[in-house]
Amino acid sequence: LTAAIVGCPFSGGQRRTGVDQGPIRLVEAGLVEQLKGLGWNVVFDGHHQFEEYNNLDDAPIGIMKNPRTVSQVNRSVAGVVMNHAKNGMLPVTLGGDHSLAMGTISGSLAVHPDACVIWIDAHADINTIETTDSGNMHGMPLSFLLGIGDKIQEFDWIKPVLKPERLVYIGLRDLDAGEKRLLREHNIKAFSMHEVDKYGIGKVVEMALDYVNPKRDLPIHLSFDVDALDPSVAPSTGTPVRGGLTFREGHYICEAIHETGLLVSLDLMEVNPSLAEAADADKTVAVGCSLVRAALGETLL
Ligand code: DIR
Ligand code: MN
Ligand code: MN
Ligand code: MN
Repeated sequence: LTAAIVGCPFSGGQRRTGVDQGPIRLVEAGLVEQLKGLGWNVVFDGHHQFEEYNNLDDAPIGIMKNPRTVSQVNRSVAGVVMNHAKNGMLPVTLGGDHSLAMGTISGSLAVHPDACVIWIDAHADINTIETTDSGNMHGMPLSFLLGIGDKIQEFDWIKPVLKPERLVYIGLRDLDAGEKRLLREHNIKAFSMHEVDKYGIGKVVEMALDYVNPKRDLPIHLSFDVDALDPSVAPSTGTPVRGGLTFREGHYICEAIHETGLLVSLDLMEVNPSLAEAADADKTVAVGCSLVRAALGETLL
């Protein structure tokens, strides 16, 4: 079994600098060795630099910020993830901001067209050019992947590879009004923190899998935004929201998905080590590594 680490030091999908340091810090913390320690072969040939997209002439489209840069970086990420998946490896993409899921999911669903997506986040990241209030594209990747909203020529390369019934959320608690409407209109299944409180995380993961993967035979792309965790657990992230997943709830999700044996692609996004005291940054990096280990088979016993 081989995991391919795709380091993506990219921050153009939101406004706070430092999230580009996330993948660098996760690797410096020893993630590669940790995964080898679990028995994985690990391929990591350095972080992607995206140099050719650094100086694009990139005026807003509507209020979307850095649209051409976000598009081109993701097009390149899609190719990298697709090639790793084609070669039978498990792509582990380290963000960077969550706009990168445009690339990772395009890449993994190109190889596994019937895969489902399990999206762990405080936010729904489904804004369209019409609904976005911030213009930050990390709040928008799912609308492109679902083919929702006005078509934008600069993003023509993104195919609507994701069907609404193949997407499920866990951890939501901070949605824009337009996003709530989109979830309702497209009948998208979501387990917010309310459901986590009501049923417990074990039942929620089971219900999420029953919905999106009833026969437990479809490949799984897991996209984990570290801000799904409570800010007391993962403080160093760009848009923390109180009332999040505990340390164990976050790990349980990863462990349970590993247990299915169906994971084909993993994202760990939005670690921003510059946004807190050094000790909090270390703590967030450490929890990021430990979520990836859990998804790749680390057990408690
Ligand atoms: C908000 C926040 N819904 C937006 N989204 C964030 O900007 O579209 N996503 N923070 O991670
Ligand atoms: Mn988020
Ligand atoms: Mn987001
Ligand atoms: Mn997100």
